[in-house]
Parts: sequence; structure tokens; C-alpha cells
Amino acid sequence: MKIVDAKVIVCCPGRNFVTLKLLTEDGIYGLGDATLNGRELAVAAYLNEHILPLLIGRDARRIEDTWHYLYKGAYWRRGPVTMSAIAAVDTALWDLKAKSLGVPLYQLLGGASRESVLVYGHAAGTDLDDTVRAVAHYAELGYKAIRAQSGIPGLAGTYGVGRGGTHYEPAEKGAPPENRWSTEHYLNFVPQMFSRLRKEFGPSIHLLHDAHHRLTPIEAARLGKELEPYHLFWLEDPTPAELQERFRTIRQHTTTPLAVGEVFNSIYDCQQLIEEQLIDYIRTSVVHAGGITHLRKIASLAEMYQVRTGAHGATDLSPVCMAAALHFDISVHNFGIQEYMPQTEETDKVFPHSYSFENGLMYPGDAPGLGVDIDESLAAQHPYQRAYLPINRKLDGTMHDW
Ligand code: GCO
Ligand code: MG
Repeated sequence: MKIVDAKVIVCCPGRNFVTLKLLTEDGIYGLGDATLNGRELAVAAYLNEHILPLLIGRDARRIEDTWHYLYKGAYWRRGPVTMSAIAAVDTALWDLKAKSLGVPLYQLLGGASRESVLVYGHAAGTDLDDTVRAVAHYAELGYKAIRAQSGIPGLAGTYGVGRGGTHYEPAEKGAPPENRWSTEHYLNFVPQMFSRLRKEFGPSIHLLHDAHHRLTPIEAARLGKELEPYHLFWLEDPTPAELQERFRTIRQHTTTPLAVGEVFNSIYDCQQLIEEQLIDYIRTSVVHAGGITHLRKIASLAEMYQVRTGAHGATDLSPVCMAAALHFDISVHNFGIQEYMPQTEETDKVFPHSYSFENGLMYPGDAPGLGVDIDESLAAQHPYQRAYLPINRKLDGTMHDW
């Protein structure tokens, strides 16, 4: 099963996506997502200039060997650009292998460990009343787990607050949008928000919150402690995680479960967090953490320490990644939850897929491989448009995490 052709498809059906398509001599093709939000063309160039020439003529069945060939062979290891490029190749090879055997991918990953995949959606409002309405809307749509974000009194525009409806897209065309930040305003507001949400929606709905790396460990400890009465499913990215031992401080002070890892790209980024049980959920994704091959290794390490998976699944992860995530989620023993944000109609048309959502749960479907395709002529009608994620400044203008 030799690879005879490989191409990178960059398109913007509402937002930018980078997709790798590998074709074999048998006429079967596989797809992999390579989208790195705001830095898309770097991965496209890495693939085009440095990886594709190495793939032609290789045996598509040798997934593990190809992973190490690209990882060890590059000498320069890790990093989001390299790991997203390797992820795309790895995902496309798993897709190809499952298609060639005529089975949905999860059958090759050990088969289904559960009947469905629990997902959480994003409810966001400009103020507290608006956020209550947004959570109610998601509950009506059947979601059993809802992430709640809200505009903060005294701050104009906060990251994580959508633009209405169920569509949420942080990247913007043109220069990066600038938000203003005050930790004091934020810490005073968030416990009030969850107190209100529990009163309105009762104890059984799962509520989540993303702090988006904006706190110090001791601030995060305070927030986690104050949120304890509201029993969050998780508090996400309370503090930047470059220094993994920072989480010891948070952990000593609070029983609020912690989720971290959407920006990680290798097992080494979360090794200490997992081995010291400093987190409860690991959020690494197929596209940014080296593909299905590497993500399974992270999940296996996590399983030993009772850490569950909770993969990143925002709209900048394409339907190709979503499909791969669902095959991973349904098969891996220590699955926790999957993030899910519906894509725009144009995106769903460019990427027809067999996965489905029903009543707060998702299913990968039984089509061979990933069960997702790309309509290349439609993709060509949506050319790349440069876009950036926002930046965040404190009230005095200092750059801050966002
Ligand atoms: C999430 C994330 C996203 C990311 C975005 C970056 O939890 O879904 O924090 O909002 O910021 O996907 O590309
Ligand atoms: Mg997040």
C-alpha cells in the first residue's frame, strides 16, 4: 500500500483549515487535520516543504514507524508546528488503514469501550442574564455538560464570550483584537455566576469553566476554593502550565477538578501533571499532540494515574480532527468528556461526515476509516484569509495571558 500522492489543502469556509490528503497506489485516500489557529501556513509549509517529499513511495501501513521517522528523523523535536504536521500524517494513515480494512477506525483502536461520547458545549453571554439564557438554550438542545463563560462587569469584551447563537469563533480577520483584563473583576464575578447557574439549573447538569491561563497559582487556588459549593465538572487552564509544578499550589487548596492541556503537543508537557495527579483531565488533542498514535500514549500514561481525557474540540479543530477525536474517545478506557462546538454550515459542506450529535452525546458512525471527507472543489471556493486570535492586556496596558 504505497503512498503515491500527497497534498495540503488550505481553505476558509468561515474559518481557516489545513487538511492533508494522502493517496495510495490502491486508489484509497486518507485525511488528516493540520490546523494551527492563527499560524496555519507555517504547518502547511512544514508539510509541503519538508514532509511530503519523504512520504511518496512509503508503505502507508507502517503507522508507528512513520511517526518515529518524522519525529526522531527531524532531530528538532516537539513544538506545535512540527507536532501538528506529524499529527496530520498520522491521522491520514489511520484513516487509510481503517478504510483499506473496511472498518470504522475505533475498531482498530481496541473497539468501543462505551456506547456514546459525552460532549460539552459552550454557553456564553455578554452579562450574567445573557449567560443564563445561553445555558438554558444549550440545555434545551440536549447538552448534559455545558461550559459557561460570561462578560465580566467593568470589562469591555472578554475572551471566551461568543458572538451569539451556538457558533463561537475567537479568531478574527485583520489585526488581533485586543481585550482588557482585570483579575480582581474576574475573581469577584465568577463565583457569583456559578451560584446563580446552580440556582437556575439545579445540581445534575455538568457545568464547566475555562480560566484560559489568566491566573497565578494562588489566584487559581482561591477561585477553585470559592467554586467548590457549585461542583464544577472542571476548571480549565487555571494558570499557564509551562511550569507543571505550579499546579501543586492549586491542588493543595481545592477539590475543584482541573483540566489542562489544549496547548500541549507532547507527553512530556504533561508528564509531571499526570504522574503527580495534579490534574483530573488531560485536554491534548489529535491535531496538536502528534496524532492518534501519540495521543493514545498520553491516554495510557493518564490511565495509570486515574486522569481522564477531555480533548480540545473548538472550531479551529476541523471536522477531520473531530472525527478522529470521536474514534479515540469511544475506544479509550479512561475517556472523560469531549469538547464539541458545531461548525458553520459552509464548513460542514466542505467536510461531509458520518459522526452525529444527539441529546448531548456523539457517535463516530460506522463508515470505514474516520468517516469524514473533503469536497475539494467546494474547498477551493473558500480561499485562505489571514486571521488572528485576540490578545489580552491588563487595564494599565501590560500584555497578559488570554
Ligand atoms: C477551548 C479553548 C479555545 C481556544 C482556541 C484556540 O477551551 O475551547 O480555550 O477557545 O482558545 O481553540 O485556538
Ligand atoms: Mg480552553
